[in-house]
Amino acid sequence: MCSGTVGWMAVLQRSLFDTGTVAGLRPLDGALERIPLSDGAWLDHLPGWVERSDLLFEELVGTVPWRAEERVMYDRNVAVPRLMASFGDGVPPPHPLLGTARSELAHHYRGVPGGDLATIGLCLYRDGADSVAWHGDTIGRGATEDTLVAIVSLGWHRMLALRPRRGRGRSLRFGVGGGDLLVMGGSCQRTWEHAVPKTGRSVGPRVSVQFRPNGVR
Ligand SMILES: O=C(O)CCC(=O)C(=O)O
Repeated sequence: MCSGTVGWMAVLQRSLFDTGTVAGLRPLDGALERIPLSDGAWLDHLPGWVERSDLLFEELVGTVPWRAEERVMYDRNVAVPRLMASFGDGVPPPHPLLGTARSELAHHYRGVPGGDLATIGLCLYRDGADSVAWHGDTIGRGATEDTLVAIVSLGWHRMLALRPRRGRGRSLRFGVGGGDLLVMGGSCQRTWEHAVPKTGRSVGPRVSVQFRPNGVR
């Protein structure tokens, strides 16, 4: 995954506050910025939620059993352009901090529709050619009811874009990486779509950690 003479780990930017020797989480209460969207959707945003996210990132890249998937497209099997791993409800997460993150999020969002976060999905975008196309997580309750999907981004920053399904309202772009938290809530999965587009910029790997209620994909 290294390119050029400078290894990608060396160029991962760390926050000025990241002085610890273990990864940790900043408090959520009072720190999240709520961004209302159209049609009852909303986002909560907290850049740099994970402290020393570089350590968590390195460990996940090196230890998660990443799997490559294929999809049928126009009668052909094509490689899904990212690697994935899933940890269902009751399955130990691949790092204890992800279990803590899930508990903190579920506590913070208790009583919010879809706030009973249970599953952990991970994606590894190896470089700028890896991506995910426009979609909403409309399998499970996301099809008909409000739900939460919380995403923690580690490693290099990539653009996470959102647009309204019905072409109304503004589109948004977030550069996410380095421990940032973005929570999609309300009707976001059925009234908005999100994507991580390919980029021609020279970027290193990004890990996306998604927390969802049971059944939502
Ligand atoms: O990379 C991301 O953070 C988005 C992942 C995503 O949308 C998905 O896996 O459904």
